Amino acid sequence: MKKNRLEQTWRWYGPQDPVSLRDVRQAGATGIVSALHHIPHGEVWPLDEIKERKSIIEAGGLVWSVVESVPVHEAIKTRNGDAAKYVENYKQTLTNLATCGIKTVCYNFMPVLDWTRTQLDYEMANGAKALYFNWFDLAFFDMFVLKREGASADYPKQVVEEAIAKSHQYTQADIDKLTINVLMGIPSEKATTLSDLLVSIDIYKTIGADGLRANLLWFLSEIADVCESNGIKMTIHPDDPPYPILGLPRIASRCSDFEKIIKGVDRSFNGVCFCTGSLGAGKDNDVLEIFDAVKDRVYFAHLRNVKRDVFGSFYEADHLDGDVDMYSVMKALVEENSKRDTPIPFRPDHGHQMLDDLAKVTNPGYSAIGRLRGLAELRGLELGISGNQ
Ligand code: DNO
Repeated sequence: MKKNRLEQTWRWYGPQDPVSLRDVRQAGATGIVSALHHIPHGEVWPLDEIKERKSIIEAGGLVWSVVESVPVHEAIKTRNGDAAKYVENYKQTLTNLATCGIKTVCYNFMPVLDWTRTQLDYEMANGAKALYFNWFDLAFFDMFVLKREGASADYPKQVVEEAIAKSHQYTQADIDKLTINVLMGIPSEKATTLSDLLVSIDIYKTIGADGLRANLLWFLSEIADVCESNGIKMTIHPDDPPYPILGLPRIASRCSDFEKIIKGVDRSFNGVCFCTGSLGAGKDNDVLEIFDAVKDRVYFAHLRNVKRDVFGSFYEADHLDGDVDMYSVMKALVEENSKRDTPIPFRPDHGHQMLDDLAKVTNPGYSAIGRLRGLAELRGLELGISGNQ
């Protein structure tokens, strides 16, 4: 790698991933972002399983650079009676990872659901497929599928009207598909059900955004010593989308949120995963302003683009297209990276399902060719900005 280049990484779900490590190498990434997704949330990741994953990655000629994610158990997010036990487990997992030399960890503090989309095969004009978040569909889901009490009060009038219109049009098959899409996130050991979601929504109603933030800061202060003594950098992933949805509170959506998180536990392990797609979906977010506010603590970046409409619905655009000014983002990242001793890892976050991948079963957002295109474009952009030194 040239001096001061960002580290090019690629999310790999493990041996079950239809994209192989060979594919990753052919795409030109050098680092792997992976997690032990089969381990139930909250359980300790055993040392031998971490070692096994690491050696598989290394046998493929790659390096396990970042863990994404060590999921934070709901008991911690809600700080219920089991929270302390799960924090102990979390600390043990971090220690085990550090023992294996893996020290950058991504996590999120979104209640119940990880990222949320309403459609996973939104067709682009060129026939490629993208992930899509549509407020009309989300409101329809909220009001007519989840039937959350008071849901309609959370949406503008026109969105409610569109949701009602959809309730007259949608077939059961449409509803089933939408439900699967909203509830799905990354492959994990356990799917969320509608009834889990309703129970959680009730719990979070009493916690609220301030309570959730307090729980996050408590969690961070609990793990601080273990992180520092092991050289672990924690990187919080922004809320995706960066709005409260389904009545659930959000605390990692805006610039002021990240400032509160950083100041709340002001120690260098407490960092940010700078995800341009998640942040860029917020109509009031200035992605560059956020970067500027937190750049010292950016230890990992997800580079992705989005195209919003007037309602705030958005689809995932090509990496260099859309509402995020990727040129300026890359420029800022290159500059920050030039001050670092170790390069900042980034990955092309999501990609369109395109070309041969259209005929394959792929993990939504994580097919090979769209990400290969994204990585190639981003790498070229970086080279163009930093020059060939
Ligand atoms: C989506 C990802 C997220 C991310 C988690 C981090 O594609 O960016 O699922 O991994 O939110 O905990």
